[in-house]
Amino acid sequence: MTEVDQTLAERLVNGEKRALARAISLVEDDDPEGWALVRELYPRTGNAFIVGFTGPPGVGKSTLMGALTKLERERDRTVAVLSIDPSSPFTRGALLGDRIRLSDHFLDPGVYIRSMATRGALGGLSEAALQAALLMDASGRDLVMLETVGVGQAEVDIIDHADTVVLVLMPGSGDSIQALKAGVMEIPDVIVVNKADHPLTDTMVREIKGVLALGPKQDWEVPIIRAESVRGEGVAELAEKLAAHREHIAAEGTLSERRRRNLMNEVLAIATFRMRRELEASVGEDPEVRELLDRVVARELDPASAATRILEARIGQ
Ligand SMILES: Nc1nc2c(ncn2[C@@H]2O[C@H](COP(=O)(O)OP(=O)(O)OP(=O)(O)O)[C@@H](O)[C@H]2O)c(=O)[nH]1
Ligand SMILES: [Mg+2]
Repeated sequence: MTEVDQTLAERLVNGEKRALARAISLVEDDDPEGWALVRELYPRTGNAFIVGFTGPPGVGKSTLMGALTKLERERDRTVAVLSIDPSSPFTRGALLGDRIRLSDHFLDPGVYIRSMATRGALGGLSEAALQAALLMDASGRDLVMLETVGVGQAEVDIIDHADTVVLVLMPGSGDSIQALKAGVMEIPDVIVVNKADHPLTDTMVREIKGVLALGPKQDWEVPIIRAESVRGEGVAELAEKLAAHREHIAAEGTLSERRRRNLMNEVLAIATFRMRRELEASVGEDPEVRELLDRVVARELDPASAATRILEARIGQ
């Protein structure tokens, strides 16, 4: 097993930003030391409040998170932000840093902001993102915010790691309402209609209410917050609703239930990803698999039987 750099682990646990940055880079580079660190620090996770922000591109997720960060800092709470952008060709947050207004928080030791856009050579992006989120949690941050772009069906499902999910929309995000209606997108815990200075805001809020009313009655009524994050409007209300949701799920016992479900899904997702990768590699490398496939092509063996044999051979190992 890879040795863990004890000083790095210690510095990370003490909340040192540079140590956290270094650790996440190790994970992102698929360095075994990164994985070893997560393995060692995992028992120290579970203390941060993890909030996921999702929604279509450009609705103001980053701006909103920046404004919330400011508020949290005024309340003396530490923050880490992880933005996942699978479509961005940029790496290491050069672009994203600007987008989140990194400059506002750059010198603050209580704020750590990171973006991820690249896939490691071995692990997938979501796997690396999960490790990064765990490291942020282990570093003692009070609040960890995860940002993903997308409307449902995201390839990256780091949002599933969140305790509370915030869907950010803006007037005119009709597609998202359709996605909610069609059940393509899961009902979030909190909805923010950002850029609420827009004249179509009321229509938008009405439409969302209409869609939510169609769903089953829940104990938690999804709040719809109007915000103007560039000016900090609605951000205090968001903070309040986030705290209320957290309290709600903690009181109901659903926080631990949610976490249990999320962690199980994560383990299965990682295992599935790895197995798929291995299987795909085996097509090129394993003569037995190739032979099986050849027999399928020659119509000697049906596809399902070939799959069964491949899996038996793998799992039996
Ligand atoms: N008018 C107005 N503009 C806003 C508001 N909030 C954000 N913006 C602007 O909207 C643009 C996009 O904001 P971002 O915060 O980068 O949006 P995002 O959702 O993080 O975007 P991606 O990460 O690219 O998906 C920026 O130019 C912001 O200044 C708002 O409340 N009102
Ligand atoms: Mg953004």
